[in-house]
Amino acid sequence: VEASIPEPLREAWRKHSASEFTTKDEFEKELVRHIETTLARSLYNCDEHAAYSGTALAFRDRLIIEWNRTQQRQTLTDQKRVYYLSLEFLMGRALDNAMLNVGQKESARDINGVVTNCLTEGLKDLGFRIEDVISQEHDAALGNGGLGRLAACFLDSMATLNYPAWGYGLRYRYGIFKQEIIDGYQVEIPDYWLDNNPWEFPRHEITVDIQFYGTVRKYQDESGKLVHSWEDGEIVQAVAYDVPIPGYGTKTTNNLRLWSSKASSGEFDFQKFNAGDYESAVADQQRAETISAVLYPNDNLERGKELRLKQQYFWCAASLHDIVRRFKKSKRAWSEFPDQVAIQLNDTHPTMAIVELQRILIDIEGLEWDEAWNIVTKTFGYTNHTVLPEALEKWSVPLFQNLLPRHLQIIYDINLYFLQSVEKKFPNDREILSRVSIIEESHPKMVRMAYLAIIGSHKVNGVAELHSDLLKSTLFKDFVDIYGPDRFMNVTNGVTPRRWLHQANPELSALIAKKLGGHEFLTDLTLLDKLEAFVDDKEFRAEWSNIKTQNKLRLAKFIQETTGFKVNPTSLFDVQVKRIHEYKRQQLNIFGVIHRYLTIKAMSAEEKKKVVPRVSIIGGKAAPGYWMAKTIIHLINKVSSVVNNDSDVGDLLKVIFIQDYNVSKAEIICPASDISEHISTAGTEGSGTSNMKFVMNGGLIIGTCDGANIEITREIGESNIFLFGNLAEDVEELRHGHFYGKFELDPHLQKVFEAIKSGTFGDANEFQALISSIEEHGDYYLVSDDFNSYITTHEMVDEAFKQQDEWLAKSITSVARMGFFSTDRVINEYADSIWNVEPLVVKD
Ligand code: 475
Repeated sequence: VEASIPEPLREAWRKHSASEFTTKDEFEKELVRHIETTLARSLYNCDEHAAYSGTALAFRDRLIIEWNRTQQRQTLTDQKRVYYLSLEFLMGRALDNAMLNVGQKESARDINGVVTNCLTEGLKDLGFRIEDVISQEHDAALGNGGLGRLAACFLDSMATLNYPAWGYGLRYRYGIFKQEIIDGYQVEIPDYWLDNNPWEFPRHEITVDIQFYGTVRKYQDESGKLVHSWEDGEIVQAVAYDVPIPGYGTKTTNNLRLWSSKASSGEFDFQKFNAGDYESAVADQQRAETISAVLYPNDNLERGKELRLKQQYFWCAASLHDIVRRFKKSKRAWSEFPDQVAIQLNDTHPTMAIVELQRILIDIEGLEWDEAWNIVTKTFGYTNHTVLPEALEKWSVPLFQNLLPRHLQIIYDINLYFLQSVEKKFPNDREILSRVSIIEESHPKMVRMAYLAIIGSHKVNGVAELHSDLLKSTLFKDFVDIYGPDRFMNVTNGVTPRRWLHQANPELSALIAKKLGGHEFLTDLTLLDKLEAFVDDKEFRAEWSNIKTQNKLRLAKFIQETTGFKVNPTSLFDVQVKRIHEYKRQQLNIFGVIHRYLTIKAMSAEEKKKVVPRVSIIGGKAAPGYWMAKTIIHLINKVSSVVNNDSDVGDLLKVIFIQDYNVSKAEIICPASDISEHISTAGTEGSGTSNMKFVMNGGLIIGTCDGANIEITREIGESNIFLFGNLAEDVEELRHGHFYGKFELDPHLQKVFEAIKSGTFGDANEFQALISSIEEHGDYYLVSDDFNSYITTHEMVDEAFKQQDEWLAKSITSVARMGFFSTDRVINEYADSIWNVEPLVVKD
């Protein structure tokens, strides 16, 4: 292809294509040009937001050139690509990340964050501070929590490691809602985020027609072959929007393709319109656009809504069409499809892709069932993120039948062949057939998506060791018996050190770089182990400690600006930020805070002198329909207003609820914690990833033996983490005991409940459900069982914090041992053991 373009032509393009800014003048010129022409603003009406837009535009011009080259390169080499299908990509802000990854934002800042490079200086010349400009950007919040953020970290690592990889998702018009707290209650505000988004490129020429509803007509063609023809119904158009994903310090800029729904411009609507039936024509259009309108705001919960299934199929079908089109251009035989394409399913949300590929191969391309199914299973891998029963996707058969009639037939066939093979293997076991059937024989019948995903994939993985073990021994046990253990594996999660260390904590990153002689650790995180040699270095410790203090000051300032509460930065900052969920046990946290409050209230002045002052910081969103989670938020806010205004307590305890917790707030919060809480009931958290972010930033953690806490402990050492509570292996028996009346409320927790019931935190009725779920309804999450262990472990935290030297040693040692938790390691594991793809490295 390249050779066909004459040299002079190539030379002309090369000469004029944009390159990195080398002087601030170059940058300023571009910035002013974009502000004056693209944005139609001037010196007189250029506010910080316009400065942000101008900077982003100037910058994306550079990004897009590498993006183009990467795509060309990947097309030319035509090697295997990986496609990451995720209904959520929780990206956060792009500008800062893009500047860092492309190396235009020097990391060599001083302690005040002052940078000396062309972007900073250029903006300063025009009257702006780079930090203020960066913070104008609206977070891209196309995700709920862990699952969506993991997908974003994966994109960063895949590009950084030069894998030919695409993300596929939905372009929601509304991301996760914004949270406001009014009178202590969560209020949801729509997150309309798309106006003037400089990071997406609409590809109006790339559209796919997606069919819904209709009927299946069966007939024999001329050759006598049975044909299934899916006819009628309605067509919705998928339009591609591309988001460039720059790798850190590489030439690879990968693509995230997001699909937006649009009414197909078929004659049908047009006829209605011409016939004067405007309303119905408009209604059709709106119905089509509704598909990609809004992200479902549930984390770890599936509710079986038709629109959700529509979203899933719309996105899977558009992505598959795109992937197949790309494959067909290579003119290879279908049997080579799995050598060219690996598709990873981020949870069961994209499971329809399995069925859709099978449909394309048998109904459209005319392959035989077995040949097609062999291709399908070699292509897909499935990642499970949770064992919570309420999060497992099931779709009602009647709903399926109506929306996707042909797909339901294919699912029934997949199930038939599968059950036949099971029967062959276990001829005398009737029970197993109904246990593993894709169709649950309930009323109505349900399609079990996780089973379909297992059957249609060659590898299934969990996200931390305990989680993967639990999958094998409980949820998917029968499938291990059927397929053998090799289909099931573990890939422990990680986070990208670029965003979660370098970008969020530039001072710490700079200090580490100074000690290790460069920033190589950002692409080989195991190099952090060299830090351990400096644990006893006095000067180094002082610098380390000073950085934590600066980060705490920054958070304290943020807290004062957003809540009005003043917190003392020498206090112990105790943080729990994540989605609010009973299994994550923010209720345990706030009950612990109340216990602390009551303890301080009962102290003499002498006793108070020994107390380690503490700031309890809690943040997170509750799903709008999750009433218990909302009650927890309400209690936290009531406790906050009582405790923070109690002069008996003063600085000894402050309680802060951070409103609207999101990625960009996490970047301020993670570097500022002394201790963070990862306290889920053992066996319930898949992995957790913020635990990794906090430790990477020099915070210690208090946690249960759950998810990746276990591997973090193994890496950093038991003496560097505060573990408490019952073990996963004992949970079932404890729950069983509760059910049969074996339950004694922890006496300290009882005191806490008495305080709540007596109205200390306002109307006690408001919190009754929270209390009775423990006292009367079996304490499913073992709050009472773990309470004593929790509060005594917090006392140990206080004591440890008094020994600042030892605390610092723990902090430094932990960071030094966190090399394992980079998503670079994670992606390499997926690439080697699931995808079988190689990086595509380019030399300069
Ligand atoms: C786990 N979201 C974390 C993280 O692996 C884990 C489910 C259904 C519908 C909508 N959203 C979901 C999740 O299940 C989810 O976020 N899971 C999380 O995935 C990454 O670290 O333990 O809870």
